[in-house]
Amino acid sequence: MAFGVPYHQPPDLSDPTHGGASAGFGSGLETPKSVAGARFGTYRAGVLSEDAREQFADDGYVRLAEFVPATEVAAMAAAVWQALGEKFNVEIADPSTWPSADRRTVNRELKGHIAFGGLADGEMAWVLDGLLGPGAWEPPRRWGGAMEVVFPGSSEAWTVPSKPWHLDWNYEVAPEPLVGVKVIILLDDISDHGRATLVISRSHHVVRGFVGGLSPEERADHRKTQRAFLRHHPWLAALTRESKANDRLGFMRETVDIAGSTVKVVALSGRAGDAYLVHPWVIHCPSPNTDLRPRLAYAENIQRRGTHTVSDVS
Ligand SMILES: O=C(O)CCC(=O)C(=O)O
Ligand SMILES: [Fe+2]
Repeated sequence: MAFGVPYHQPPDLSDPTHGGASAGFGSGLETPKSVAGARFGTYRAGVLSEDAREQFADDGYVRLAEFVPATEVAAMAAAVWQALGEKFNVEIADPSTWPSADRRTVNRELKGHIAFGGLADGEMAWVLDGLLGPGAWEPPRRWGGAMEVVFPGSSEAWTVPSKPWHLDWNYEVAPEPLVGVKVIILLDDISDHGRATLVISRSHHVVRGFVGGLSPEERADHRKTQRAFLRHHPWLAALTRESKANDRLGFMRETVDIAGSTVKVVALSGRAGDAYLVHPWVIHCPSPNTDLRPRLAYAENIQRRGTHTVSDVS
């Protein structure tokens, strides 16, 4: 296991697919399957595999297993821990230094760090070229910024949160061409209950249909549109309303049809080095970390040139 961090249920590392039920890490839920032909070394053509494209289009996200090679992931994680050490005296090897059930952000310390340099012109750039078009997206000024590490220690049982479900991009943008993509790179194994990002799979179709029925003025009001969207169907209304914790796991276990799309909540869990691509109109939410490991992931919103996000609104 990376870094020797205690781990209550060691995953089966002999499983080459890293997928299927075993990767839910004993939570009873499943880590999203990864797509065939999506491994490191297969992106040189600048396009994602057909499977990956299809899953991104249909489900609104795709997990590219082992996208970042282990040595590069280890260097990124080491950079994060070094920054955490310098800024907060938090040591990976000494859990007594970890801020219990709290988060620590390292930003300036990591922006442009050499460990993240490979993202700028490596295979991630090829993938983004393939998805958005060469030269059509705005490269982050420096890869590696705004890393929020969420530490374990929550005493509450894990459940699906009622907030803040949100979109990063605004509701005004045209559905085509693709306005951007959210990239999440797991720098350590993240279980379903280890503060994975939760998404409502296929919600981008529902958002598209919903905003299609609004006037441009209505769409321009992000908060109002978001609130209206999250109330326009009983399942969404229930998801975003507080309720008994043990009633809420059903949002992940059962699907529901909303306007012709089969949606449910999915945890973007996985292994160190996995990369997720998430559609800009997929509704998502952070989740609690009731695991034993700090949550290490790097997220970046990549935008089509000439568009903008409203990532602070939730
Ligand atoms: O950290 C997460 O799990 C999701 C946070 C979020 O909403 C975002 O990165 O846009
Ligand atoms: Fe977000």
